[in-house]
Amino acid sequence: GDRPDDQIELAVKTRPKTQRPPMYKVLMLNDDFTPMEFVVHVLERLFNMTHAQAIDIMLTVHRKGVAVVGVFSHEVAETKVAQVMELARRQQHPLQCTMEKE
Ligand code: NFA
Repeated sequence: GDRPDDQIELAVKTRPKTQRPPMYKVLMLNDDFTPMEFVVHVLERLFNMTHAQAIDIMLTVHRKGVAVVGVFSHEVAETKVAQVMELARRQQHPLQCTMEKE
């Protein structure tokens, strides 16, 4: 129509959608064998957490079975998962880490 608000509504409806890349949650899974201190170390080293944050997230994984440890672009998430799995493999811990689209 020709009312001022109609012009705004038209502009909002027709504005181009700004594309953002999909983001991926990196999830850590609990198990019965990986030492708590190793998980804390991984979270500090690879996810730039403070010691207190790392303990907090490790305990969440331990109690709930899984927790999000970070949200990243696809490439960075894949790298983080690979780095966690490699550190765990080297120490022969069964720690598992996966990613999923937000
Ligand atoms: N549940 C493990 C233990 O009791 C600790 C752990 C926490 C493992 C988080 C994996 C992830 N030693």
